[in-house]
Amino acid sequence: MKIEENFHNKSIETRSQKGLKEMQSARLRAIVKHVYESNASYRLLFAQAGVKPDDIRTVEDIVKLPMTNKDILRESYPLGLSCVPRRSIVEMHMSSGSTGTPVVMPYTENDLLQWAECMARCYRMAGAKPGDATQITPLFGLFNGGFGMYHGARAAGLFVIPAGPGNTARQIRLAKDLKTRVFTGVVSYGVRLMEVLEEQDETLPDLQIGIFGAEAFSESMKKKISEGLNIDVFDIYGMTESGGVGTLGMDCPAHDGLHVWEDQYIIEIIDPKTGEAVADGEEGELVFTSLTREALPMIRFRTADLTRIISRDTCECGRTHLKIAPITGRRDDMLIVKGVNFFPKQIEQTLLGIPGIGNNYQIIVEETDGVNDVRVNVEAGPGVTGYMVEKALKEALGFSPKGDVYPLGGLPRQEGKAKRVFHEKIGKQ
Ligand code: DLL
Repeated sequence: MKIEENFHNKSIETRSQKGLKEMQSARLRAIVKHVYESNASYRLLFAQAGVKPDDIRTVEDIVKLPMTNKDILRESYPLGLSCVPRRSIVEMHMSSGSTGTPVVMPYTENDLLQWAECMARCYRMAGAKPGDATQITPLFGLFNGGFGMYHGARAAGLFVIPAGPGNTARQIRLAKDLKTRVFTGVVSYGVRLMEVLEEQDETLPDLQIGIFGAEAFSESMKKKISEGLNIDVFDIYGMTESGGVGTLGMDCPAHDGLHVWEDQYIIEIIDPKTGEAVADGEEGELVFTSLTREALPMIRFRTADLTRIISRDTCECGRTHLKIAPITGRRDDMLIVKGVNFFPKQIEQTLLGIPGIGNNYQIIVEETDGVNDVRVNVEAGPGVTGYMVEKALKEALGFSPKGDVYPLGGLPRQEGKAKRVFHEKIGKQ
């Protein structure tokens, strides 16, 4: 890998692990004091855990702090957990979630700068240079994707094309006319772009960098998009609760793990059942503490996302910030069928290994009297049969889901994050 000067904040991005730990300890002390002094709900959580701000001296003390989760945020809807006066809030984003009550994330002016800093590091790490035409296709709205990529692109000095989602023919026209070099979106929109270009027998010769995220992203899909669009593909991570896209990091040109911005966040990987830390290399649930956010810093937030720590060594790209594996899926996305546990991403990985298969699929979990069975609907070109799909899935998963093949373009598509898993109840007659 060629090491280029692709840093936004080189002194921080290459600071020694020892230096980062010192920053984390100092920032942890400050953030704990901030949330404790400014929010009664946080004070109550600390009291229940029997901990006071003075008990927190170094990063190692983090285990004394209470954990938080989505429920706490939902219960305090809209701004009950906010740690700043209302007049300092300048923007908000929101995730609707599947259960109804949304989570609102407020930002102060400094929080927007913090978000932009994290996102700008991601853009530069991907190789984007000031002046590069950058087409931003996630939704500009309550979803954090569009605005986060916008704030970061401005901080990195890029030429912003705020296209938003949809109308792929127009996106292609824009990309051609404005010589888009960097394309950003949710994973399924990268796929869509590739498909429409193929249909139109078009290419985008200026496009070199694709930054995609927000959805589980199998290695096969990364490879397919990278080859289909002839670009370098990056996997970007973040969530409403951490302050949005890019805050938790992205992979670098070495593509062997996602760098987490450790001066901004402390991460822990825990066993979801016991809540105890697991060893580096072992998979568990990612828990983060925001060290620098003002309006609503999260203390030990349980993300439900599963991953593992890959390395704490200095990367060949020069960055020192630890690397995690691409997200396996959410804890609650795990499917258990016929005694086999698996994640939708494994199905994607397997399907894409079948020659002639399309990019769009659905996983239907059929529950009959409490027993689950699974059916996979997938788009494919001529020559691919249901039997081929069933055989590949059986080899990969150890049991045989039913495979139904649809013509290319035959399954519905959604704007935004793709819904892949559908639950159907088949009751007793
Ligand atoms: O999805 C932020 C984002 C926008 C990331 C655009 C990347 C690109 P939320 O809507 O709050 O925020 O959803 C966060 O999406 O907890 C993960 O389960 C999942 N997720 C986000 N990025 C990735 C990724 C945005 N790179 C939730 N790989 C998270 C796998 C991801 N899952």
